[in-house]
Amino acid sequence: MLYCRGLARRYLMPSEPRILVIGAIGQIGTVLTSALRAHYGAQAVLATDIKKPAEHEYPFEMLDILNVQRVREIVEDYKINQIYHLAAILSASGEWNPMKTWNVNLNGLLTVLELAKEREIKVFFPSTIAVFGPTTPRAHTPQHTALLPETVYGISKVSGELWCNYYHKRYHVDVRSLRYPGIISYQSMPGGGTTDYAVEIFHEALKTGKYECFLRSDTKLPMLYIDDAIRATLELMEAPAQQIHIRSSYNLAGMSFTPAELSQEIKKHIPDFEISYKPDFRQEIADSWTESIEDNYARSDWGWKPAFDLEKMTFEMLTQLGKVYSNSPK
Ligand code: NAD
Ligand code: AKB
Repeated sequence: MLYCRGLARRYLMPSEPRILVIGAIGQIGTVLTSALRAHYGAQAVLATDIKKPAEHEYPFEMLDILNVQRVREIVEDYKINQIYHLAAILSASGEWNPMKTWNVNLNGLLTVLELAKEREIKVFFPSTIAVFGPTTPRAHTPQHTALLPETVYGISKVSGELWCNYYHKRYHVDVRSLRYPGIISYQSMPGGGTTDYAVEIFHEALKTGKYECFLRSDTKLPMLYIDDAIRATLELMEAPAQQIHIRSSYNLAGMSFTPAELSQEIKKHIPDFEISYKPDFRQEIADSWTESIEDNYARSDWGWKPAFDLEKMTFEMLTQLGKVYSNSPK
């Protein structure tokens, strides 16, 4: 334990809010935790994960969401009143161990919702475009539509959405959720999903000038730049409760593109960049998802509007990662 419980009371004073991030060391958690700390103050945000942070993360506790007693202790000791529950096993990794994925993704959420009910904790639960399946309309997928996913990850997230809605209707838990598209970020690597290619490609473009993509060239998927994802999350969580009409999960859109279109955009900056294609088992997962999303409920309920399109996101990714690889977009 990097941070002892006695100190918790001293550092996390009873000023609002007192936030717990579960799964804070992942692709989104790394950036979201920093954003929450910038917004609410470092001591107001407790980061937790089963992985240790690479850099000194403070305050931080090791926490496995499956250890119900430990989750309860942390919530009580730190007097937590908001939980961002990010811990999950994603679509590709999930297929290697379906029962573990169900356990972490669904039972982990139920632990959070039970505590939220008992202690009036506000909850953020990230859902995903993986809730859609082959019977969902592929283009301009509406908010209310068929949800028959074919991955265990998707099944666990649809179930999670339904449980969130249930806890809100039955127990008035203030739980809020977004169906994130594939998230594109430069700060941290993705954690075992089907949309991971859209991050890996930037690293390889700058490091080696070429990339072998595990999806077909024409596989169009919804994506979102990390800055938009973080802003959407904070805006949703700060919106007045009476504006939140959807308690399962909001559709959220940023951009949609294929690997071929992304590679063309990268070539504008790195003309010699080469892409090749070797589809693997993730192709079938991607083919079962939709290609573009209607997010009119998020726009009208709490004012959502994305800021990044393919062109702007590509420039930003190459600029940021260019600093890491001592290169920059031409
Ligand atoms: P990630 O895999 O990068 O991070 C998940 C984190 O959860 C990891 O740090 C992992 O160590 C932790 N974790 C795993 N099992 C745990 C357990 N038993 N107890 C505690 N922590 C555990 O995932 P991410 O991309 O950061 O995703 C965060 C959330 O957002 C997930 O719920 C995911 O379903 C959702 N989401 C992500 C994307 C995306 O493109 N990244 C898209 C849609 C939804
Ligand atoms: C995945 O590909 O599994 C995630 C997601 C879209 O939920 N990035």
